[in-house]
Amino acid sequence: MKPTAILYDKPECPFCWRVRMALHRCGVDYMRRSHDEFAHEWSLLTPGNTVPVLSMSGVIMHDSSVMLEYLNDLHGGLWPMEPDRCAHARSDALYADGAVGRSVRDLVFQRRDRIPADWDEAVIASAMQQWHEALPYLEERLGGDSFFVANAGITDFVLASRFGLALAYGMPSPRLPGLSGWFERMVDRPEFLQTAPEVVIGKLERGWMS
Ligand SMILES: N[C@@H](CCC(=O)N[C@@H](CS)C(=O)NCC(=O)O)C(=O)O
Repeated sequence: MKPTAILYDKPECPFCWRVRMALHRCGVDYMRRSHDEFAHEWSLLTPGNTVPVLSMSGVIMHDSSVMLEYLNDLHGGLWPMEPDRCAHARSDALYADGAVGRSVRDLVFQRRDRIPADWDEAVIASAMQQWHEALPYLEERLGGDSFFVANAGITDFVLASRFGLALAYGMPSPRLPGLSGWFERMVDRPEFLQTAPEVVIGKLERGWMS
């Protein structure tokens, strides 16, 4: 049977990865197309030339947040049902993507895209400092819960896409018991494991603390 959706993506893009987690979680049968290999086709679908792009049931989407909302509208369960809890979960996702995302992006851009001799150690040190400064708020927001959204949802996918890449590129471990436990639970989930970029799987196989 033909897959019901096509995702144009890049393996290590955090926006693409969170959409893959949500597609997997919602049981959507989708086909991945690398934005390099299908450059022409992809470029016709995205006004901003970004990934991910999702084509599903005749709807073309070119922003990951729209895709996540669409999947929640179709399948449910990715945001809490109660408006107050949903508002909190949305706020936490925005914070995670902004504050945590910036620090991880700065680290990854140094360590992935440059040879070690060209790494700017001041940028890396600042990224690590921002990481440690951003996390206590999320530790508090998680409280004693297992996930940010019951049974894991959009907030969890957004933060996990940042955490996975952070730890794969050598960001220090969070040193916070709630978030460390949360990440261990996320790593065990099929939607994480089966959609993770190779660099994350490699790090997992070597052990997070290696
Ligand atoms: N707001 C967009 C952001 C997507 C985005 O910035 N994607 C990056 C990759 S992580 C991108 O496509 N950059 C241009 C490029 O790689 O050529 C979304 O959530 O989908």
